[in-house]
Amino acid sequence: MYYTTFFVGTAGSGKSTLANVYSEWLGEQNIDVATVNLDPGARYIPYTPDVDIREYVVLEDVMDAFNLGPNGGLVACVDMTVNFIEEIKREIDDLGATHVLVDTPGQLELFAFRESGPIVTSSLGGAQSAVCFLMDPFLARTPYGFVSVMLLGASIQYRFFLPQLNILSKSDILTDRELQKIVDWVSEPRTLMEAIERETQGMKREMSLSICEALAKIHMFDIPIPVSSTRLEGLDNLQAALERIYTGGELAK
Ligand SMILES: Nc1nc2c(ncn2[C@@H]2O[C@H](COP(=O)(O)OP(=O)(O)OP(=O)(O)O)[C@@H](O)[C@H]2O)c(=O)[nH]1
Ligand SMILES: [Mg+2]
Repeated sequence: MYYTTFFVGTAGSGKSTLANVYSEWLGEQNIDVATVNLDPGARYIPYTPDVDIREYVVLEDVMDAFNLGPNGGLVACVDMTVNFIEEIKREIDDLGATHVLVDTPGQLELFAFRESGPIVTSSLGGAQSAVCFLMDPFLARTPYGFVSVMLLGASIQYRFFLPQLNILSKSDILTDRELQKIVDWVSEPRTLMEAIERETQGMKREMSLSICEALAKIHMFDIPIPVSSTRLEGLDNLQAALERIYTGGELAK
């Protein structure tokens, strides 16, 4: 019996680094943790995954076999993952870990918006699963960017319908003031709407405000967990939030 955590986010948002750092963090507490790489196109991964999709599907081979470019090749690889899902699951089962961390493909849309994504999450989900949605700090620091990233988060929630944590990745890049502003926006969405009214105009403003209202209505404004993999900050909060989901059996919103 194990708990599965899926790290999901836009390209370069810090998924692999966090999977690495968090698995070490859990390991130091004598928690039996296993890592799974589901990115068939990954060139470099900052850890040695216990289970690796690249053992089953090799991007270059798929590109050659089907005369595909890198993007078409990746799409085919991600779809092909489903063919090996039972073997991958057996490998995970055999490891006997209590916590399984799953690093997902660099291109978020390949994992989230192909049919294979939800099949993979339901197949590899253990006793309880959670999605960690990594928010890019560069996007999240402006009101308009923050609304965009929350909309993407809502879209991920809508695709997977799993308990989801919003992670403010690479929080070391943000100043204390920027971090506080984001916390204020989610705690009191009215302040976000006021910021949008100040900083955007016309159609963009109208659309941002309507999206904000919709996000508030579906309870997307949870305070994101700031995490810095480079400074090892926020990992304790991440662990506590995940344990609440695992032991409390928190349902998808
Ligand atoms: N400052 C800072 N940089 C980070 C942090 N985490 C990751 N990075 C850097 O961000 C870049 C991307 O990190 P990855 O972990 O490869 O991101 P990813 O989401 O796995 O990337 P893809 O799989 O290619 O989409 C690397 O240069 C990391 O060193 C962090 O907490 N702080
Ligand atoms: Mg990665």
